[in-house]
Amino acid sequence: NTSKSRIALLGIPIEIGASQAGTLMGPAALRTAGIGRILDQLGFRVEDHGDMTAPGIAPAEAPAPSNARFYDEIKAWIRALSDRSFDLARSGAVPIFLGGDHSLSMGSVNGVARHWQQQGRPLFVLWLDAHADYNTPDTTITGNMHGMSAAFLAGEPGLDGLLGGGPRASVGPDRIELFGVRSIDPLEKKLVAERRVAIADMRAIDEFGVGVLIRKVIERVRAQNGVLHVSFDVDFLDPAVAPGVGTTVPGGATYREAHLIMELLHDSGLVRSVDIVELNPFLDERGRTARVAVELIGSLFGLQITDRPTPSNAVFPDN
Ligand code: B3U
Ligand code: MN
Ligand code: MN
Repeated sequence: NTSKSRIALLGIPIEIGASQAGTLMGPAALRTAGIGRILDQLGFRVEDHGDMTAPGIAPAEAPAPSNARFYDEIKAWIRALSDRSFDLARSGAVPIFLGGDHSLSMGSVNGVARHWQQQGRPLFVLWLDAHADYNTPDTTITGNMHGMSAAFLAGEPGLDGLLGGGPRASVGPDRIELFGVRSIDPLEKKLVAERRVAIADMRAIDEFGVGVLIRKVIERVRAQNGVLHVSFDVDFLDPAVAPGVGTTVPGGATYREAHLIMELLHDSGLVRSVDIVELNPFLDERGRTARVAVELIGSLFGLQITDRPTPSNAVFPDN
């Protein structure tokens, strides 16, 4: 029964993976917009673990790759976060990681992936994002590491030293679902195609609709007895709905598409962890983007327009 499930909030105020400053204010804005309150009202036991503090940079073990800005700093964040993430997942809570820029997912997803590997359940990652985040130091144009996190999780070369000798559970390119893509760099595009990463770009969304495409993702996870991590980059949304992002790209998901996705994901019962990343309160308009993000988390955790009976196919976290 969901009413007994625990949700753990953890803020990761990191902004050096992005080109623009401001995402370090993301966790505070999400709390102000009521992320704890909405989950509490849905009957969850909400634990707020506060914000992580910037870890000190360890002495460099190896020269940082060129074309990866703030590599050593981000490395320190990733390692610390991966450990926190693993512990939270193992505690039986559903962790929600409050970003922070998207580089944090290298740590959050690695941590939960290690936990689910121990449980013998494959972890799939739904990457809701205008971008593919599938650059490596070899393909990147900007050098920004928030554009490399999916590639890192897929085990692409060039970022191998990030976790050092730390325990590594790669999700692999066959367990990542890129969803909402409408901005991709030339070499990145080539790499995604070569690796046959599953990708629902905006063309596919326009043609088939999010309902069909998300059900396909859910079926794939269920067929392998997997669990799902949702990595939600708020630039997935159309800039008209979510202006508070550094890298807005026109033609994004509408308010209604996004809610439907979250509702379908909730009904699947497969979601065990979530990132909310790239929210930049410095660029937001009167808290609109933070509020929308929180409403969407409400839908992801069971908020419904009408109190329909729970669908018979719903599976709840059984921790
Ligand atoms: N692909 C570009 C742009 C980008 C990726 N992620 C965001 N922007 N947020 C890059 O910098 O790698
Ligand atoms: Mn992203
Ligand atoms: Mn993005």
